[in-house]
Amino acid sequence: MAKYIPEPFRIKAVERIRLLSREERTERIKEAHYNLFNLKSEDIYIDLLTDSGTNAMSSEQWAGIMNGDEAYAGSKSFQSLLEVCHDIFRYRHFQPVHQGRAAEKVLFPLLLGEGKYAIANTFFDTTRAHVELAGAKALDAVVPEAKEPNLDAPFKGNMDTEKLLCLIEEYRRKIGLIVMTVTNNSAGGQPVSMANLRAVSKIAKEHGIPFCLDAARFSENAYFIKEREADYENKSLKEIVREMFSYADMFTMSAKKDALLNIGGLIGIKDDEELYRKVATRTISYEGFLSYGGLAGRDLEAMRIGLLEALDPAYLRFRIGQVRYLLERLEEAGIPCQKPSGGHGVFVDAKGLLPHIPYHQFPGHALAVELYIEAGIRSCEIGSFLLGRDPETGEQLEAEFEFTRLAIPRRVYTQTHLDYVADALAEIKKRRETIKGYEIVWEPPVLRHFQAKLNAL
Ligand code: P70
Repeated sequence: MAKYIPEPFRIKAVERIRLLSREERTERIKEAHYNLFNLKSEDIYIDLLTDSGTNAMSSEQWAGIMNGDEAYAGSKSFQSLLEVCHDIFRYRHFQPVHQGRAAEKVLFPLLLGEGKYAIANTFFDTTRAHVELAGAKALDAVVPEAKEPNLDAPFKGNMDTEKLLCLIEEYRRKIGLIVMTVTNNSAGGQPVSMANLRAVSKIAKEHGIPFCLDAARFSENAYFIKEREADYENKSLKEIVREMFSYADMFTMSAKKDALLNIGGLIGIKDDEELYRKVATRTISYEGFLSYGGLAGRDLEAMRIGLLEALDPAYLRFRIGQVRYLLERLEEAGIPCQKPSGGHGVFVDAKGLLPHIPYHQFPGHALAVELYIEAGIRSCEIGSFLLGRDPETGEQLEAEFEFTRLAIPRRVYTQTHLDYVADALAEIKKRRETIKGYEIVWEPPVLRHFQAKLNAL
């Protein structure tokens, strides 16, 4: 087993957590209508719901917060953020927004509309929702190896270029956008290779289709390229990131992940002046003036520093090492997971662990509920519950994966926390046949998983 890499930081501030009794946990989840989003965070011992906005900021970032320039227009914090963005990504235009979905809301309707299609390696929930809210249809074209949890391949996040070409052939001029999600969240935080980015970029150019990165976990992806792809071992992470971004025309980014802060988003436009003008106009309508884009000046400072810290090799080595450690502990206990380890969490293969629960009774969700009852751990289903229904027929879709995601917040938990999580899952495995599925008793029309109410079957 790989050694746990010691935290490359010391702990300066701590936050108390407490473990409720099993009876209390059973009661709380029932009161929450078996939806983990309805739980109070004070009732959770270890919160692995998401790695989004849950990062611990550094002392540098906290110090930066005091230096935030809160001017409505022309803030110094905006200027310094732009400088760092130019240096890292090498695009002409950057627009901060309040989070990833705001970037999608501002950008996507400019490229998509009624009758249009967007193709991704795999769209994540809000990204898919914003394609659909723009009136278009979202199609996925992930490589087939992504769908086999046990298959150990280095870049299971890649786009299937043959499928992409078939889709382009089928829909021709109706395709408004190609999106590459780095890392590929729904496929298990699996990375996309540089070769794949290059190939997709070439196809996009040949067919005149704009190519956008969904770049929430850009630095984790860069680390995997350095670790797993030939010829990148000796390149710096910044060089790798620059090359990754050079293949796209634009990006949307939720800065709540790799940018290591608690709120924020970013749009990047490489060189299309007209598109940038339109982005700017929509930002002013929906997010605020260009020099703050829905954020405070202090958030821009935290983002600037976070973007730089995200490229620190010692940090990434620890970060990716932590995810790998948890995966290996789970494998040792015979818990099936998406392999190899991805960037931001371990994705337990709930279909493999609970084969008696069909997709429409949400095995990934059943395991997530069980994990809360067992040990006060909050996780999140990434499967058919999250995917939802066919927008036209209303029928429940069957996801490619039924995962229970153990997302690891950045710089927050230690080795013993991870050991505790692995032990809890090993305990659950012993009584897995007794675990039952769930049915939805109420759901909203979009992004239902955040609000739905469920019943145990
Ligand atoms: C997650 C969160 C957000 C996200 C993303 C990618 C690749 C855009 C966004 C939107 C969402 C989530 C899911 C389950 C539970 C809690 C939160 N991903 N693109 O955890 O960004 O949230 O800033 O609007 O992963 O994966 P934003």
